[in-house]
Amino acid sequence: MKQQSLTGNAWSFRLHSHASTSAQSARDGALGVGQFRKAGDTDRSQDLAPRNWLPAEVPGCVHKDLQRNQIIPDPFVGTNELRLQWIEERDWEYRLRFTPRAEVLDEDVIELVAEGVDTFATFTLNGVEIGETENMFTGYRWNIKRHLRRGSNELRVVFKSAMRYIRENEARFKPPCEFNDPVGGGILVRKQQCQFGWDWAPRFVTCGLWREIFLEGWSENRFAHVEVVQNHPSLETARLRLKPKLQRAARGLIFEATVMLNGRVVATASGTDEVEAEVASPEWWWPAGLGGQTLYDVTLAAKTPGGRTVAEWHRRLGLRTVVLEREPDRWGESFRFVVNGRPIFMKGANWIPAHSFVGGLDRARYARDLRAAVEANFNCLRVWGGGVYESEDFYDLCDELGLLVWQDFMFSCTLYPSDRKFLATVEAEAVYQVQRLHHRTCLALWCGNNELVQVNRSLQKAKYRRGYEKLFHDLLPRVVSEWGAGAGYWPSSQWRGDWKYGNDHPEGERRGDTHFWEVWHARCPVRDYEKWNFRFVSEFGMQSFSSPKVQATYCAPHETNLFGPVNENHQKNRAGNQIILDYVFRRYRFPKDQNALVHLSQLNQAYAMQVAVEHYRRLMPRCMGTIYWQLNDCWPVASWSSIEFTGNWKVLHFAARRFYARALITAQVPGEETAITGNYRRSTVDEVHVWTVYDAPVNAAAEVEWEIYHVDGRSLGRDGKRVQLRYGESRRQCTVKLRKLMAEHGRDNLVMRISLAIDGRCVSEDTVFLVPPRFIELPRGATQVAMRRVGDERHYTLTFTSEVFQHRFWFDLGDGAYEASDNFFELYPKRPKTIQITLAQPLSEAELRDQLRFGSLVDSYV
Ligand code: BMA
Repeated sequence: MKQQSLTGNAWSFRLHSHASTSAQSARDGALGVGQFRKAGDTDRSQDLAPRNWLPAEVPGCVHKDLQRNQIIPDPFVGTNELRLQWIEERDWEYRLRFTPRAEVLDEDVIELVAEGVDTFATFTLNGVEIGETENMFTGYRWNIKRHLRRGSNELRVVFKSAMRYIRENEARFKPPCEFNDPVGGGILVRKQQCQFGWDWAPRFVTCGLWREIFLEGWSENRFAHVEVVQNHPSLETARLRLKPKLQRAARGLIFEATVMLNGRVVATASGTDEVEAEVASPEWWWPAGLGGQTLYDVTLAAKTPGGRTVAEWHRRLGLRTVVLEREPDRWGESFRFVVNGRPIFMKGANWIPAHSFVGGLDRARYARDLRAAVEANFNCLRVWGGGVYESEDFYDLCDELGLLVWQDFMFSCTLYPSDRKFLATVEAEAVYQVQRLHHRTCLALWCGNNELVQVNRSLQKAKYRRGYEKLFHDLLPRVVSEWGAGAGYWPSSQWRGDWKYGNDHPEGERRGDTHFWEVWHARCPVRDYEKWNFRFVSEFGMQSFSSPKVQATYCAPHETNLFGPVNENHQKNRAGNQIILDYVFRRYRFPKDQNALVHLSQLNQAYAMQVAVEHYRRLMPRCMGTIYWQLNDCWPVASWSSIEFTGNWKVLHFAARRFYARALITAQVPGEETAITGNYRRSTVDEVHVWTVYDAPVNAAAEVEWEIYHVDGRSLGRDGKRVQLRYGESRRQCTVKLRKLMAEHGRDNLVMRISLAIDGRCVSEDTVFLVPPRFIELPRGATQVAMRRVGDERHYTLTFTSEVFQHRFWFDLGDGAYEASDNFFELYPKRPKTIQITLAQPLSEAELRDQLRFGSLVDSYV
């Protein structure tokens, strides 16, 4: 089979062995070159839409092309979003000129393959219409041999405005209630739903060829699909079944499978129908933290009896089993993922599109955030249903890094149509995506939609329920069971397994998964996370403001006021700013300036997620997963993310690395502090439960320690305990009574350090407060910094030593990029803390010292 990218530099030709490798051309750095212009000849005065052909990049989208040609400014800067809405109302036309190579032209069948078209497009080749598209989530393939010329060819793609389509089709289905899409109607279109705006996304309803487009020529046959089934008899032997489906019915072919590891053949098998290869003593694939991520190279060839290869297929696969286990247990019904027979506590966050304009994102862009997830001890992500089915790069990285993927189908919040035409396009999309992704080692679960059951009361009505069930209880599970090679399917997130169980929290304590938004949307106290013993929590979150460095990417210095028009435009949750302030001031003192407020908002976000995750981890094995909202951003915005659009880690991401650690020490403080009439404080707190949670594969002996300090630095007592840490165990190790010390010193003056050490090395540590920190008179004190170069001028260690207790001590090294082994940590009196630094650009010791800034919570206060 021969392939030719239509978008390679200078129309260069690439010969690939299979369609799946087509993404390679993007990875090889080939920039698509084409041209675009406004389609049609409607002329409007003041219309910025170009009527002449301008250079375009494919894969990409019209917004990026307009920006590249300086027709529009950067859509993310200032309030530009508001001025760029005209783009969605226009039709756009692209053209690609190419010259097919002889090798491709000589093949019997030549197909034009478009892996992603956003969305309503008509394709014309040399003046002949060859196809139409209507679904951003489906790949298209047309046999174009008879329209193809030797020499120069011209492909034209005219995109119709999705907004016009929506207006023309409005009457088809009116959902009783719409969420998030600010104008409405987005659900009528199979298109990235958050393009229409979301409570963290701008509204940019774009269009374009967002994934690869290429020619594929073949003569005798090609693999239309190869189903990969992993059905392993034991941990001693892996059994890989390959079920090929050829494009053309063929008799007498022999299928030969080869499994290789690091270039060495470890198994071969052949057959005339399906093929089963056995790998003895396999190296199993494990989620991050539990073992390696070995990937085998698996090849399948279809050969004639004479040994001539007519079609070939290749994938990289890890050997593993993964099931969502739902068995009756003492709390109701389990909801846990079991990998290679081992129950896994899922530690992750929700993934949204990495950019508002997803077309043409490269592997490095994905690697940045996925590596950061693993560095923060994640073992999973949920690909949320309002974005896109992700790129091959995304799933390659998840396979390589050990991130299990909970994969939503792309439906979110609002009810969808269920007429025949809509179901047909969804079916095509689902078959395409399940076939494309079913073999992925990282794939743990298919989920029908995001929150449709949870937020739509109208599903009580038979008419809406029937439509809903057609999609999510019939069509999608049928496609998964037909093409999903045994993968699990869960109709919605959240969902409890049956309509009869409803949506209430008590049921979430028994079964299914839960989205818990009372903290944040309903402004309930952060400690309310601890009220419920959920089985699995797939959404919960707390917003924070963007870091000053991120604001600087979209805001001029005079526009940075958080409540001014620019920052209001970069906050998409209507009540967002007010809710952030509400939570910040429950916990902290008044900040000295706006940047300090931003910092407090990020500390508060980290605190809220820590309370939630540590509670759910302490609940293990009743609770077996936490997927917080959300990992990333699609533009620079105030949001629930832990990694900002620029890649900057918020305080939360550093906190996640601690609260997701395999060995965790965590405190639970029963009781609460309230204010009674007259704003007098009352507290029922007088003890601290100290817990360990452990999910590293090898059991360990460890030392639990606690020490009580007066905020003035005096140690008021310490103790410790030897403990055994076992996989999957969460244990209350001791209860420390504090009534006496509280009476003697005042509860506002006590802080408690808890720590966990394995082989004498501290692996987890934190501070426990008995009151909201704003009541604690935190001391200010001098910090000593010792700096040491380690090898070249890119590697340093910084050792911070303080005379006094400093809460969430932070440091910053200026504008240059760097990685730090920790930040926003605790500094206890006379306990030095050493941090490893890797700088992107070398700096001398003097330069580094010059850049270094640091402080702790108290330095944010007035
Ligand atoms: C959840 C998500 C998103 C939303 C987020 C924050 O419900 O599924 O729809 O962005 O909450 O409100």
